[in-house]
Amino acid sequence: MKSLQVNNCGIIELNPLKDGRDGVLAVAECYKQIPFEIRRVYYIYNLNDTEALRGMHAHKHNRQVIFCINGSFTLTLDDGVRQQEVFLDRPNLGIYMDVRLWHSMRDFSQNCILLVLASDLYDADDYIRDYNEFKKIVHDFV
Ligand code: T46
Repeated sequence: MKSLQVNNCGIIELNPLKDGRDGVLAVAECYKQIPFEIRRVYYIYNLNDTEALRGMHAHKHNRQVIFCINGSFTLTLDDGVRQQEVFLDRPNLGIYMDVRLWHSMRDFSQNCILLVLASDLYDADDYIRDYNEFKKIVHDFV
């Protein structure tokens, strides 16, 4: 994967544990591979619409790590200044998404499954869903 040129995000690579048996085991522990205490886990599956677009928001407090644990999809990251597309297709490779990071997901492969580890419980008020408001928040923060 190319290095990330966008602020407020990072690549998280879980060590794939292999032994003599079939299969690979990947572990994510808080304050080790994951830079926060995990308060919520959710996953998105049954993605059958190749035109589907999800996300399109940023968070105020909630921080997340997103994995593609099956199949592939494209994650678009936008810190308010720079944008970057990241193709995720490895179950042990995650993207850390800090606050004030606009993100969207698309181009889901068949049987794609997204797994997200989140720092906060679900709170609808934590979402910034208006792009102009997001730009203003980023601008005011600097
Ligand atoms: C994100 C990306 C990567 C809940 O009730 N609890 C939850 O924990 C979540 C995540 C969602 N919901 C409800 C809220 C909506 O009625 O599920 C519905 C779909 O949520 P949303 O439209 O936000 O889904 P996505 O795929 O656009 O975004 C989700 C997360 O919500 C978001 O935080 O960063 O995945």
